[in-house]
Amino acid sequence: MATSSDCLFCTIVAGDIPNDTVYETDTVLAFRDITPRANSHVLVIPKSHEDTLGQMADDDPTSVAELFTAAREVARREGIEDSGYRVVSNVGADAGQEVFHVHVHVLGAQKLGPVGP
Ligand code: DGP
Repeated sequence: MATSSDCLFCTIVAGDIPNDTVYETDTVLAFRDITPRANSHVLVIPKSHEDTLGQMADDDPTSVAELFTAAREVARREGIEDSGYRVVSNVGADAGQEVFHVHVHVLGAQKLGPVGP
């Protein structure tokens, strides 16, 4: 499993920073965002380090599919699968990516506004 020594989310995967885990597999960890922007706001990350979703799509497309499968499981566990939820990933600086360890945001448990800038 790839790790990056100065990566916040690798530190969370290692268990060195506490997190509120919602779902976990051998390869994926899902935990509540520290600054929730919806009533339910969960981050789904691969345990193995990749900087961005775009890079991961090149290097390991199977893992991209695992992230989205995990996002659905998170929605199920949060009770929002039927009402609807949003899965979004910020890729790169212009998109506002702050943590350069791949993650998708799973947002819901409320009516969400339109996607936009
Ligand atoms: P992004 O902007 O897409 O890179 O989102 C990074 C998210 O990570 C942001 O919504 C806040 C969240 N975050 C940052 N630091 C921590 C942390 O230490 N714990 C948790 N649970 N979330 C964090």
